[in-house]
Amino acid sequence: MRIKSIFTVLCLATSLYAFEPSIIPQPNQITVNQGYFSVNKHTKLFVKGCAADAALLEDAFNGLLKPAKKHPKKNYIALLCDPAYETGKEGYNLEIDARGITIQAATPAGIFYGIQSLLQLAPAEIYTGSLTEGQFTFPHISVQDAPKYAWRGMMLDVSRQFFDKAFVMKYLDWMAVHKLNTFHWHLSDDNGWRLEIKKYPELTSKGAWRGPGEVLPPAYGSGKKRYGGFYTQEDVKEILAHAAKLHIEVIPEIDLPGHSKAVTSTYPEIMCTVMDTTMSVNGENRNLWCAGREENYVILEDIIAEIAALFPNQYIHVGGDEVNPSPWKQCERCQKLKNEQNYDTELKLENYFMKRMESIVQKYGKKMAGWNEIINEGEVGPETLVFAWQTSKHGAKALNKQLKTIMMPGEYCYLDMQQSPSERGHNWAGIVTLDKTYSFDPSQTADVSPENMTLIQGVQGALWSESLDKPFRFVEYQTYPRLCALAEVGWTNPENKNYEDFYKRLYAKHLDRLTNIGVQFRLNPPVAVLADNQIIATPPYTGIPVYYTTDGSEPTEQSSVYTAPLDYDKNTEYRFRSFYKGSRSPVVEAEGIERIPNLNPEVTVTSSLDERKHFELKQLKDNNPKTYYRSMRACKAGDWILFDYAEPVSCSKIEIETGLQNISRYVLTEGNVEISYDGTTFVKAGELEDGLLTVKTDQSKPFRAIRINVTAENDEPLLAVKDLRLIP
Ligand code: TNX
Repeated sequence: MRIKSIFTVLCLATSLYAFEPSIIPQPNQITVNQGYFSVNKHTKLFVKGCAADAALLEDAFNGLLKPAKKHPKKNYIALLCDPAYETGKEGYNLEIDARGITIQAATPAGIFYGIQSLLQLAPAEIYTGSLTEGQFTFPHISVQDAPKYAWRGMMLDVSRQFFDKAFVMKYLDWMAVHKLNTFHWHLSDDNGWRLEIKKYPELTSKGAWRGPGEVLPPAYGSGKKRYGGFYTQEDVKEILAHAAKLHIEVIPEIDLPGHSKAVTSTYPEIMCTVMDTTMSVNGENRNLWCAGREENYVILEDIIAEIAALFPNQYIHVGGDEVNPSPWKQCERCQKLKNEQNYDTELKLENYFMKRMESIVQKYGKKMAGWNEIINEGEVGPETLVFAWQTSKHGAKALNKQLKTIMMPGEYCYLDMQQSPSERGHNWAGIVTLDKTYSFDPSQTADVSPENMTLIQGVQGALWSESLDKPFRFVEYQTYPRLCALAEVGWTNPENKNYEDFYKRLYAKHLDRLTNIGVQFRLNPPVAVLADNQIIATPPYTGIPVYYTTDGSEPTEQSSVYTAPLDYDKNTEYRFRSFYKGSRSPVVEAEGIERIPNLNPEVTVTSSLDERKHFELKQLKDNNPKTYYRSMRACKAGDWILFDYAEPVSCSKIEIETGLQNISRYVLTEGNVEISYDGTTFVKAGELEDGLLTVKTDQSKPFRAIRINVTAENDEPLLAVKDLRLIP
């Protein structure tokens, strides 16, 4: 009784203020009226033309709703689907007043999106099924909503890391909450082929696995164990059925003719007849289909035939990105083809290859989609869809060729990019922060006529999985909340977008929804600043707790909670971080603290390994944390890198980092570090762990040399090493 009366008082209190809706993506027209409608055990559900979508509501209301045969006069929820409504393909009207809740739409998809908005007007616990009668309160409101773009997609790379069927289904559930409607499934790449093809069973019995004794070497943190997985065609059917319920289309991608090491390792005969050791930008070699081998097009047709039969949507994505044409330059068959076709460069062979794929795809009743490189050296047919991933300019180029285009430039849409310089991820497209993603506006694409602009189909996020091997649930951390921002880019008209308002909706309510649907998201870090000998920390949003440590360690949820400014002590290393309901922010230091720079003594660096242009050994002594060394060849037991100091060095700590830790590549997985106090005899200082080691040194015992020793190959084509950090 008491609980109930408190609740009533709260409702009365809140109703004095206008309800602030916090729907993400922001609806395009929304009017809040006075009053609340509460769903109770007498509320009736009336459904017309969208029974499948009604099931979602029945679940959300915990079975409280009673079905009605005809439209009730009061206390109802009505889902009315009728092609006569002028709401467009995915739009909806949502009206809540004293009588009840009405969602109208011309299509079931519109009803589905209306329901998503409705759920976001309820307390966030509606997603956990823990609300009971009396708690299902909704503001009186009027929403007329429809998306800006018809294509609102997200791509997941399941090759570099494998995500199982259950996870993919969850990923789709989460997308649907944000009204995304397309899942681009990157099913093959150098590091694993993930789709069962009945005619070529070895594509998955071999090509889906990496590790000792497998056709593919370990990569991206998979280590010296068998790693991989794939989807059977039955799995795919289940995922497609699930996606259909969520009004999500699934676009399969097999990446051709480069990025194909999983195939070339399984069927080496598909490669050119030369031994080429040059590498693609991803650091892979021998990963290219031969363009001049006619049998290859037969294999590819078989594969496309199975994919076309399995996937109901209109597009099949066949890749086309980042081809290193070097093998084609030396291959007799490719050269013969090049001459026959009168091509002046090998890259034209890529366009040839793509056009062959285009006609195969079309033969099976589908349209081709490909990355923006497919129009680099020639034309493609007018039906082909281009995915502009490199920059908006690449999108403009496709649009100006009058091709339908998906806008997904890396600098806004690549959720595999770092979110700050100290976090994991790529950075070739820059640091992609939440507000950067939010700021994307495809309608501002430069140098495109208004007419060609209408060819923009929509926007898409991409999550490449190189760096997702760790830490735990990093895939969610990278996706959320940046996907929420991207959802608003795709759905909301630019004039209705506002970052501050989005941030408030996100932190005030949406993070609770994400928690309740099971997402572990990234929080923005707190900001800590040193001023007047005190450190003042500000949380990412009012009410989000800030935790801190003073010994340089990473704060956990067990660390001290920041409540008031801290008196600054220069011998203390402060670290700050926020946690909220199991989700976390990155760790930050206080701004404004002057750090004693690392030592930079004169050193000679030599190695048993060779060196790559732009990544020479001299990069290891420039004291620049951004540059690093790369070998040309793979490392093997017995290889070494020696740092020989001109004068004895004394410091308190040496930090050794091998590999590109931010993407788990080229790491020295098995090796140790030795130290020499006299320059000739060496003693072991420690073993590298995941390519990293911190050696505590005795400041009173200066050393003359440091040596990194390789004790076993790292199953990578090369080794990378960063500058040693000598901490005073
Ligand atoms: C480029 S985007 C790639 C991928 C990488 C990604 C990393 C594209 C078509 N190719 O192979 O994983 O960069 O950001």
